[in-house]
Parts: sequence; structure tokens; C-alpha cells
Amino acid sequence: MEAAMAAINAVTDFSVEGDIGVVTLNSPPVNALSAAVREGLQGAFDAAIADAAVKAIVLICDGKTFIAGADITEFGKAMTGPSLQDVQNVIENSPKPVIAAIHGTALGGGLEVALVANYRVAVPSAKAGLPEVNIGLLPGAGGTQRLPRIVGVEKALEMVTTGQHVPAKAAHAMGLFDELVEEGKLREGAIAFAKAVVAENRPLKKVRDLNEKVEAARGKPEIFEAFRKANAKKFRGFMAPENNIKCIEAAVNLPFDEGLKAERKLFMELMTGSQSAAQRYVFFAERQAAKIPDVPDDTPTIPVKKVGVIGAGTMGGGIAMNFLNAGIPVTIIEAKQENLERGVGIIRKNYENTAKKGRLTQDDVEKRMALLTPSMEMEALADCDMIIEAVFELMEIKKEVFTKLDKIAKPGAILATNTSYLDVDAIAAVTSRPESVIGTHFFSPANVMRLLELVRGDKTSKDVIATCMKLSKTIGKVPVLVGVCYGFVGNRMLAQRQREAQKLILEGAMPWDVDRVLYDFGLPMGPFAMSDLAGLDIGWDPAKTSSSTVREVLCEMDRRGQKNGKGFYDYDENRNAKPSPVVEEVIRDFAEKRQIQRREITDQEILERCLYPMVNEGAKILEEGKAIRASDIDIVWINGYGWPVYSGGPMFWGELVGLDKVLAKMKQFHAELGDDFKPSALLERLVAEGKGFKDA
Ligand code: 3H9
Repeated sequence: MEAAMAAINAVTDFSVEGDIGVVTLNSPPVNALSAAVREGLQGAFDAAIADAAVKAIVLICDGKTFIAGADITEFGKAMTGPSLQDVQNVIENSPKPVIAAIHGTALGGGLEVALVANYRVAVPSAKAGLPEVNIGLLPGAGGTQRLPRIVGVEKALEMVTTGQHVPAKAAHAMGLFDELVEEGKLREGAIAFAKAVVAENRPLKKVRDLNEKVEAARGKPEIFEAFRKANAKKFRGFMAPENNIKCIEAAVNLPFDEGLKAERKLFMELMTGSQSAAQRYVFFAERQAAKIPDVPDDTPTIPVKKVGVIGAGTMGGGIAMNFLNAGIPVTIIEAKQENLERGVGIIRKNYENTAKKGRLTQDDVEKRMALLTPSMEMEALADCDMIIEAVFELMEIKKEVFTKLDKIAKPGAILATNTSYLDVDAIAAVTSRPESVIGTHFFSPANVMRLLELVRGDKTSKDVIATCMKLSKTIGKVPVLVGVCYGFVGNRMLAQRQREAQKLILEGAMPWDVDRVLYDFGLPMGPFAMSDLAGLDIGWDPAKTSSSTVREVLCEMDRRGQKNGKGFYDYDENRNAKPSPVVEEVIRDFAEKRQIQRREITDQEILERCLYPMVNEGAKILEEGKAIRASDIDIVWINGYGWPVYSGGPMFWGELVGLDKVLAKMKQFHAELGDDFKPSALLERLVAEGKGFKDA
């Protein structure tokens, strides 16, 4: 072989430098292990092994990262070219030492390739992980058998069940990386390392032969039981964590090749199931949501170097924290001194609590607080590039704020209204620049929840949309662009579920029946537990109360929710909920007065009554063009309301159930229970044409 570079195929090159062979992958965006990459790798390693001048082989990647894993887009399709295992066999059986040179992220199948090399060197900014669990899978190319042989059982359990990306320094400390080389000098560093391996004639150690750490855990099933118990709440409903744990158990209890077989079987079980299909769908849906058809990637953006937030209440404070966390200065406005001080105090307290938990240093806390300018003058917002209004959710107040803002804000500044329901166009109309106005619906707590519904008004400019989509990422949010309608996507669909939950308790179910069914479905909590947590008296006015709903009656009885130990449930001093006989009585009495005949209600009916109308409403949102695509609706529900990711969101789940089945039930309920169940025209059309939401 010549010293010159030889192309093995379109994505793989092989070159020789002195006596070191260098295999280079270049398959943007993330060097995923597509058929072409597998083929190229096999060809390049065959060439390197056959080349008599080559004494050791370095595997390195061009672009932003080392191999980020198997090519997820190929899953579920017929395989072409060599399998990943074929490629790994060639590398692992190489008679010449192989060094994986890592930058960016070595993830999943990528790390599994690195684990069949004899050594791994990396730059300090690199990370490594087995994140398959996040797409409902497990590392299916020996990762679960090799990783514990290097890092030990406890760390391996942690890594495969969280999917965490371990930073280079920690990876080095746990032996996953053999050496760290200077940032920006990976190629030189890896070649130097390879030369040293050759010069010192180091033995060809293989990870599969390192048994000490797995043997240390043999005969100790309590390690696994304790791990399962400690994480039971986190893993609730998910199949993948348990299969990952079983694989690590196999690594401990079985010889290596038997362990590989167990891994394969457990991998296939996940790969062919609906949970992984849903989680893979969500992975791509989240990235798809960032793409707006009429706002191309190269749309100009407005530099946002300073942000204003109007309102230092719970929402305003949380919103401000997002920007402070990202290093963007914030001016925060309140009308009254005491409210301003209280709001700023809460922000500081939040940061200090985080610092107490060790997730921030005191220095970080001070740096963030130094970026915050409290003020009682709206004029202080004159130099802000973006201003987010987070005052009380009342149209008249918002209009008043925007009228003032229009006079103060500099030309081109983005004017955002944080609203959960209100008409963004009506707010924009009071300004002389509706093109600068956009809705930002943050979810509470705004510094924690990932979802951000960005509400596009009739006149919102593309620059403003492009800026807000990108800025959302900067502040760690998952943005979804939605249209103006009451409650936008999330709350509009939630209203369907809430309405049915209220009806069901009058017709025969109890709040704890409804909550149990929805919790068992995988939601974080049911509607009544949620009401108790939020407080039953939110928006309740004792002066205007009229006993017109069960909630009102409960408020009149001073049952205000968790905060005073009684709501839909009774609470003990540790806030454990118990079904309340008093509430049961109130409900029965309420139904009787309204002559509602109570009857037996099955769990199945609760599920269908609460969730099918949501799917139907999602279809209406789609047909009205208030969401760009069905998968955007799913992203809203997963990130804003805790819909279980393993069923993919309401729209994906509707298809999993079968749109024909959903429609048939909606028609039945429509006939029996009235217009709340009127099927959407889109749903009817899709079923008639045998199509799914992606064809909408
Ligand atoms: C696996 O390895 C199974 C094996 O154990 C066993 C097999 C037998 N495939 O996220 P980004 C695309 S399972 C295909 O925006 P970032 C992505 O869709 C895999 N495509 O960039 C996007 O496309 P587009 C285990 C992929 O810089 C573009 O790349 N590995 C894959 O924010 C850029 O992505 C994982 O689960 C893929 N594997 O983050 C890692 N990965 O531009 C998954 C990405 O058209 N990937 N794309 O929208 C990640 O976590 C992030 O993408 C990464 C980069 C951190 C790498």
C-alpha cells in the first residue's frame, strides 16, 4: 500500500503514516453505522491487516463526532452489506493492535466498535455512552458484555439504564479511555500512541477476555435487586431498562459468547416491540419539530444579547432563569417594590438550593444573579432585543402592557407574550409592529419543563420565528411552533380529557378510579391528583361561588388540595393520598341532585373516554393547520404533560390502537353521549382512505 490515501468507498479512507495505518470515516452528519460505513470499515480493516508495512491501526472520524451509533433510519428495513458484528469480528481479531481515536461522542454502536479495539484514546471534550435505552433498546453489539468488563457492574448498570454521555475525564478515570490527548491534536496523538504500542510491543489485550470485574459480582444477585428497587419509579412502564439489566446479569453469570447470545435475544425482543418503535419515532419527531417548512434554516435571525421579562411572579421568574442559565442578561420588571424583591429572592433561593445539591457552585450562583437587573420602570427595557411579557392571564392587562411596550421597545425587538390560552393576534394588533409579536407558552415550572409552545400569529415575521426556534435550543427547550387557537395544542387537547374526567365521576367512577387508570397508562398523575397538587382554589372566587361543580363544592367545604391536607383525596402528614369518603358522598349527592343515574364504569371506558377525544382533537388541530404535523403534537404531549414516551404521544398511540378503532368508538360515544365526541373530518377521511396521520 502507498503512503497516499486510498478511498475504500465514498465514506471510508485508508492511509499509511510510517508504520501506522489510519482508517478514516467521513459520513456526515454523525458517522452513523450505515451499510456504507460498515462496508467501508470492513474493507479498510481488511486492507490494513493485509498491508505488511502496517504495524498498528488507528480508527478516526472526520466531522463533528466519532461514530454516534447504528444508523437508526435503517432499523426495521432489510439489512444490506456486512452486519456490525461481522465488522467487529474483523477488528477484534486483527493481529495488529487497533486504536480508536475519539472526539465528539462515541455512542451506542459507535462505542461498541471502540470496545473491540485494543485501545481507546480521546480528546478532553469527547464523551462516551450507550444511550440505546433512550430509544427503547439495549446495546446490541456486545456493549452490555464488554462495558462491565472495563468499568465494573455498578457503573455499567448506571450507564446502560440512563444512557448518560460520560465526559472524557470520567471515562479515562474508569478505564474506558486509555489516554487523553491534546484537544485538536487527536490524529497526531493517536498515531503517537499507536507508535508507542508498537515500540513497546504491548500485548494485544481484548476487552472480552477481561473477567476480573464481572467475576467480582458473580453470586451477588442482591446488587441487581437493589438497583432495580432503587430505580423502580424511574423505570415504571419501560421495558428497555429491565432488558438492559438482564444483559449485565448475563455478563456476570455467563461465559462471554453465551452472554452475547443472551444480549441478542433481549435486543430483538425490544427491537420488534412497540415501545422502541415509539421511542425511535420520538427521537426523529423532536428533530423534525425544529424544521418549519416556510422558514428555511438560513432565514436571518435577530441577535438576542439582552432579554427583558415583565412580571417577576412564578412564571416570569422561571422564564428569566432560563436565560440567566444560558449566560444571557435579563432585566426583570415588576410594578411593586415588594413583588420585585420577592421574585428576585425566589430566583436566588432556587439557585442556592441547586448549589446545596452540588449541581452549581456558589460562584455560578453569583455569576447568574449578576446577570439579572431588577427594575420597576418599563423604560429599562428599551435596550432589550427580546421582551417576554409574563403578567396575569387577562386580555385587557396584556393589551395594556403591549401598548406601552410598543412605545418603549427598540425597533426590531421581539415582543413575546407568555400565555396559555389567549389570542396572540389580538395582542399583536394593539402594537404598530405585529410582525415582531409572538407567543411563548412556557410550561410550569418554566426553568425545568422542556417544552416551549411558540405561537405564530398571523403576522409574525419569519425572522422572529427563526430566532425564537434557535433561541429555544440555546436555553435548553424543545420548541414546537403552533398556531393561534384557544389553549393552543397542549391545553386544547387537555381540556378534552379534563371534561370527560369530570363527567365520568358523576356517571359512576370515582376520582381515584380515573386517576389510577391514567397513571397505569403511564401518565405522571391523573387529573384529580393533579388538581389537588395545583390547588383546587386556583381561579375560585368565594364571592362568586355557586356550587355548580364538584370542585366548587369542595372549595366551599375548605377542601383546597394538598396544601391544606384535603381535596379530592385526604392527605396524611407525609402527603400520602387516600380516597376520601367525604368526597365520595359529595359526588354521589351532586349526581343525585342533577338526576344523573350512576352506573358501573369499566377501566376500559375511562381510558377511551379520556384519551380518544384527545386524539380526535389532535386531528382537528391538524386539519385546522394549528400544528404543522402530527408528530409535533406528540412532542408537545411528551415534553409538556409527561405522556409516556414509550407510547409515542397521543397521535402515535392513536395509530397504535388503530385509527379505525378510535373512530368507531368516537361514533358510538357521539351517538350515546352527544357532540363532545363529534369525530373530526380528518379522522374520518384518513380511516376511509386507510391512511395514517403522516399522510394528513
Ligand atoms: C445503536 O447503536 C444500536 C447498537 O447498539 C446495536 C446495533 C446492532 N442514526 O441530534 P442532532 C441524525 S442505536 C441516524 O440534531 P447534535 C439526526 O436525526 C443508536 N441518524 O445533532 C439529525 O438529522 P437531521 C445509538 C442520526 O449535534 C442529525 O443526525 N446512538 C443518528 O445535537 C444531527 O443530529 C444514539 O442513540 C443515528 N444514530 O447531537 C445516538 N444520530 O439533521 C443518537 C443522529 O436530518 N444521536 N442522527 O435532523 C444523538 O444522541 C445525537 O444525534 C448526537 C449529536 C449527540 C450524536
